[in-house]
Amino acid sequence: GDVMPDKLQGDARNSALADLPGWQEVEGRDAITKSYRFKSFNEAWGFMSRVAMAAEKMDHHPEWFNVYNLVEVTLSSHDAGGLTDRDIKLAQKMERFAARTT
Ligand code: HBI
Repeated sequence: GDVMPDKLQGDARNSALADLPGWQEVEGRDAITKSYRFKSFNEAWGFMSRVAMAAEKMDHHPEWFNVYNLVEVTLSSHDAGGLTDRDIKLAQKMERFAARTT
């Protein structure tokens, strides 16, 4: 199987998080989370569609909840048991998609 990714710790973890606006660490879990609010369900769903395609391409998927224009996202690497750079990469893609919602 593929190499087990290393969990992000220390300075690498802190600087990765510092560059992700609005993302928080999850209480009691090695994961990060963010809530996105869009102008409409349509925009929220468009965001989720783009993320879904990127996630499939990366073989790294979010845990998320959607109601109307709200999308709550949690990222962690299940096979590594915590935060890895795959989560950071996916969060960075989400930031780009959310910024270009039109
Ligand atoms: N997504 N977030 C996340 N974490 C995983 O461990 C993971 C995944 N998507 C697909 C996936 N693992 C599979 O490739 C492995 O379970 C085989």
